[in-house]
Amino acid sequence: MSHTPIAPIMASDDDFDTGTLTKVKPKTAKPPLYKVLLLNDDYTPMEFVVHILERFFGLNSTAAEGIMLTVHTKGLAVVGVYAHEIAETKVTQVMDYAQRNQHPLQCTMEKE
Ligand code: TYC
Repeated sequence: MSHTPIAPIMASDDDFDTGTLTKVKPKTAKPPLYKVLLLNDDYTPMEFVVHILERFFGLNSTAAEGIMLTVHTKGLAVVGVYAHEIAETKVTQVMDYAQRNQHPLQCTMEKE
């Protein structure tokens, strides 16, 4: 009978390596997006709406006229999609500018 000490057999991580790689998802949460909507009314001049779209939404005159006409005929249109704080800023800018110019133009936002 030998009394040679035997190293205890320990479970190593290797015992559980099935060779299957589990991907660690690089989770950078993307912020929710918000649509900024422009609403039609009977009084705001078309040129004023075109100017708003150029000034606050960076649209060229062709795109601005197209979207203005969409709002005019359909009642409303999405004029941009942004992160919450940016959408809020756009809405405030449009509402303030319309009010300062005494136009009843309405601009709102909603979660996409
Ligand atoms: N309906 C307006 C008119 O006939 C024009 C208009 C377009 C107003 C878009 C608001 O968001 C609007 N003068």
